[in-house]
Amino acid sequence: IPPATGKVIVNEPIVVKAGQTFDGEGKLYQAGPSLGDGGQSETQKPVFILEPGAKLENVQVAGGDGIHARGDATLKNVWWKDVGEDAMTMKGPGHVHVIGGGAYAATDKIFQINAPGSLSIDGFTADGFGKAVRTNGGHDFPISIDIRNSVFRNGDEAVVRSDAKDAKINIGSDVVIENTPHKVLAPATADVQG
Ligand code: DGU
Ligand code: CA
Ligand code: CA
Ligand code: CA
Repeated sequence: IPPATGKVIVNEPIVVKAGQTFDGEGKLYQAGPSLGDGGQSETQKPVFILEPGAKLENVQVAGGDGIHARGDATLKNVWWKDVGEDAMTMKGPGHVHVIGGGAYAATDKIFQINAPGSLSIDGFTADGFGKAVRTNGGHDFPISIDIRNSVFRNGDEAVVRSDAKDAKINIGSDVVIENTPHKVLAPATADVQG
């Protein structure tokens, strides 16, 4: 993780409007106590809310409920220094692209998918997690997950876990997985490649 160029304590979620780009220029955005304590409470607020079509670039994030994407979103060079309840949640249908960046010290999930669409991850590093990608437990919806050119280390459970019957999950041959029991946990009906 690159050294942060500064630190901002976030006391109210930062909303990136539809179609806009927020460039954090390498600063750390740390959840303040009004967002949550960064533990496993499900009632915490996110540090960033991305409206549909928003882009987030060159930020470091710590604590709270991470980042909420309400639709299509691009997260480029986003680093979660210490994942809070989770790192990024897809809250509304859309296509989310994670390019570069990484996530550290997640107690449970990194990417939580609660709505249909797709998640692509390219050039990412994860170290310390339960599930790096989790579609909402007990829910079935169309979802496509594509991971390439990335490294996953020290996971307690799986890189991807899904209960969606028709999930499409592709893990490229250039993805390195170390010290993690499962690559993919998904129903037998899911289309799993790699
Ligand atoms: O069991 O509580 O973990 O968005 C279901 C979970 C789920 C969400 C999810 C999240 O509904 O809370 O963080
Ligand atoms: Ca959760
Ligand atoms: Ca943590
Ligand atoms: Ca959450």
